[in-house]
Amino acid sequence: MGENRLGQSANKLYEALVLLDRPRIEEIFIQAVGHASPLQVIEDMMIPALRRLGDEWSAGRIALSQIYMGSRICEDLVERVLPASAVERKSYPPMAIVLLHDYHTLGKRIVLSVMRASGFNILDFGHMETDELVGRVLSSDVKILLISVLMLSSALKVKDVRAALDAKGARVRIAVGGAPFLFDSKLWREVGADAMGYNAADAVAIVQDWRKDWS
Ligand code: B12
Repeated sequence: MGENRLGQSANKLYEALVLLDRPRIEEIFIQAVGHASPLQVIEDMMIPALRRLGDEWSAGRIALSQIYMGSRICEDLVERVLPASAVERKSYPPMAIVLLHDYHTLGKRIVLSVMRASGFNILDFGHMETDELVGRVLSSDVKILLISVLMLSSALKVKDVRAALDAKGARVRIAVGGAPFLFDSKLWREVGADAMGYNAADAVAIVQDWRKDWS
């Protein structure tokens, strides 16, 4: 299925999400997965539909409850189609992913699945606040840290993570992703990250590149 077809399906999915028509949402998703890879369907159909929901909510045209219910259905679908593990394991250097400060779980969930499906043995720190995260990074000797955030207030916390790690002399590469970095292309540098990714495939490419320094 071409990007164009998935783009058209994103419009249909968006309409079904607004109506919270679960059977229709599943039908559109399953149909698309029959023609393209699950990741492609998620990136080119589901994410654009969810982002449009966010824009419509910002403009006051739909309720937050619609986003909430709609994204829960999407999470279930992602859970069904993305593998939780892969056979080959690339486990060095120690790496982890975290959802910092806010509660938008879906992006981290997708990046984690794709990293694992690509063979990386990556720790899942779940959701954490700054101090807990810094403690876990140090105690697990993490060298590569992927941080997902969806709100500007959370993105700014990356600065605190970087400062606390620097103060401890810990040399950790930080990659970030999520809405605030998509809205402002300079933000990732301002918060002290080493890289920013637009999607899960970028996360894999960034880590693949960094791993060379440890091999
Ligand atoms: C779904 C959603 C919700 C759901 C979340 C459900 C859940 N369990 O996740 C609910 C309804 C709960 C919610 C609540 C809120 N939300 Co909300 N939400 C969204 C929405 C519409 C979609 C987010 C999403 O799931 N996208 C799909 C995922 C898969 O995409 P993604 O996270 O971007 O991840 C991809 C990439 O960014 C990248 N990526 C992500 N992380 C990483 C990490 C690395 C290292 C790399 C390389 C890549 C990467 O890869 C992923 C796969 O491609 C966005 C709109 C938007 N434009 O993003 C608003 C949005 C994020 N929400 C927003 C707001 C304001 C809120 C609330 C504060 C609203 C309120 N008044 O209560 C609350 C706060 C909740 C909290 N404390 O966290 C704002 C944030 C604005 C800002 N400047 O901070 C947004 C942008 C909406 C808007 N347009 O204003 N929300």
